[in-house]
Amino acid sequence: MPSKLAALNRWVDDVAKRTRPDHVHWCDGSQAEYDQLVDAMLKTGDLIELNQQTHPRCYLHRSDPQDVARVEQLTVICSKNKDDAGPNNIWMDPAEAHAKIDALFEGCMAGRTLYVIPYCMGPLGSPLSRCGVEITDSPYVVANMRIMTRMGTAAQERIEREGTFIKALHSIGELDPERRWIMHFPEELTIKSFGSGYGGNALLGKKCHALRIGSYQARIEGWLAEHMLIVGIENPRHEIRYVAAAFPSACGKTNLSMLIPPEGYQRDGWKVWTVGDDICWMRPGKDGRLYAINPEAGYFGVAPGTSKKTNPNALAMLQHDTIFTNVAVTADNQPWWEGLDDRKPVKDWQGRDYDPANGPAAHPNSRFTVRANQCPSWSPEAESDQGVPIDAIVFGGRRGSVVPLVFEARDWTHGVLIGASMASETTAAATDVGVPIRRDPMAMKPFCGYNYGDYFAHWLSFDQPGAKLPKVYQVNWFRKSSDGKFLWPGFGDNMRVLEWMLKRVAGDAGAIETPIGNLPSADDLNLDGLHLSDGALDELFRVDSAEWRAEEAAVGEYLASYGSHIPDALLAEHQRVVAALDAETDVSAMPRRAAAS
Ligand code: O2Y
Ligand code: MN
Repeated sequence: MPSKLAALNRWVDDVAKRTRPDHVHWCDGSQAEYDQLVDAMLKTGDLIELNQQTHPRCYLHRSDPQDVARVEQLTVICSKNKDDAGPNNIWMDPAEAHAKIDALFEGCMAGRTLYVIPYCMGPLGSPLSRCGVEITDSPYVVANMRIMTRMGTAAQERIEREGTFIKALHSIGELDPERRWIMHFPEELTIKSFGSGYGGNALLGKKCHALRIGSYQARIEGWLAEHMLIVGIENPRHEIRYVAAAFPSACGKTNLSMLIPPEGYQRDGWKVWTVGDDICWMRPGKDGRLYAINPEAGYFGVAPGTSKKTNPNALAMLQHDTIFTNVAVTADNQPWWEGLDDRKPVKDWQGRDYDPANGPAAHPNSRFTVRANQCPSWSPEAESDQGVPIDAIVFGGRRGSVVPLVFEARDWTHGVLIGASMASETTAAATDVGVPIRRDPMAMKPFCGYNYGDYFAHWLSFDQPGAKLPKVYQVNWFRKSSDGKFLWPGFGDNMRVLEWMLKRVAGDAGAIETPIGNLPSADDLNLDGLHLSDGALDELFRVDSAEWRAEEAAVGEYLASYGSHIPDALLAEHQRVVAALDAETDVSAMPRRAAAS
């Protein structure tokens, strides 16, 4: 229904004049509306029914084969000043960008329906939530937005009360990679996306709003919009402490967010609660702690590799009411992907008869879209208006060498340096020799909507008198032995590392101080029931000062590439770590002193 907010109606009218749709539909977010969209898409072939006995209300969407992932090279930040976008972004002058993309939108919805999707990122009543309106000509986007966000009448009412919203304009255009742009205008709180119907390019509440525009808004308003999962860890005394964790892709983020503790832990009463799998908005509360919400209401997770062994919770939630994109299908029409089980698919992600010569059956970036509360570990706190208090922030990456299993920052400033130094291998190679490393501070490289130097300064600014900030950790589940084998089992056993962190928060666990941060000793970690290979523990925690001097030299060069935007306090902290490493002359004998808790 057209809005009580004149500015919203005016924007919809202006867009309709430019794009010339046959119909305009204001989405109310109801089940009936969703069902009608699904029926229509089944008729057009946009959706394909999967086996309704085994997977009730599950459907398959096959995207254009040239439209299967986010496109970083076509994703631009259009701030007035180039310097405000920073070297971490591709910048385009706003006037030039509008002209370029508006020309593409001209008449692009002829013969189509223009859908108006009012949505709220975060619980509808939360002061931490922010709203937007996506206009799209893709019914697939509408269906996905209904799963991923709080969408429809209630969101529209909040927008009308607040009088403000992010303008997110999308058209699939002709799905032509040559006529494709994902543009952000932070100062205008506007997103324009053309030519892709896939994931982060098209579901504009996710990466475009909740991270790129969100990070810009967060800086102005004094909060943090982060690429982090949120989990609650319940101990045997039924106390739940919350952890936020940032990982680049291919580091097991979804699995960690839905972790099932090892058997011994389960027997003792430990449990993991999933608040969010991808994005976290955090703001200091009156008590000085950081409170976090998951702005999303669903998961757009990567399917390959998801199995009963790697993520039983995810597998359970995908049995019904799920939209699959670009997966393969079995002979009895069930969704299938590499790593799921031993069955053989009959059709690949493009609908061709499966032939291994054509590559994987499911596209490596094939996805599921599913409502968050379908996950068995879903936390009802995900609906909390005030959010959950965060006790620990974790930065992770995939590093075959150098980086130990876990270490703790000395303080907040050191924690920000650790986040700013994050790097990950770009390929899952058997050995780490010559594997390219991509610097990905706070796992925000593709998502920070402004200059990384200013972003680090914003992070540092939370260290105020009275602040009770989380402890900060770096983890690396991927360290390898000299013969290329992973040293740490990962998955459920990562619980052991989380337990140590939370015991540190409570002042109940020891640590050893080194120049790079505080590490657990073997006695500080619960290793009961874990069978590591000989020497694995020593290697997992080995801190080689020569390797770390080289690492910090690379970090120094990286920080310098942000020029005058890098805060002096961060450079000073980096110098402190470098000096501490330089003071170590004996590579094999890094000092291991007891650290304060
Ligand atoms: O390729 C896409 O559009 C999906 S990217 C994505 C989806 C869900 C969660 N995270 C990501 C990511 O790239 O970080
Ligand atoms: Mn992500």
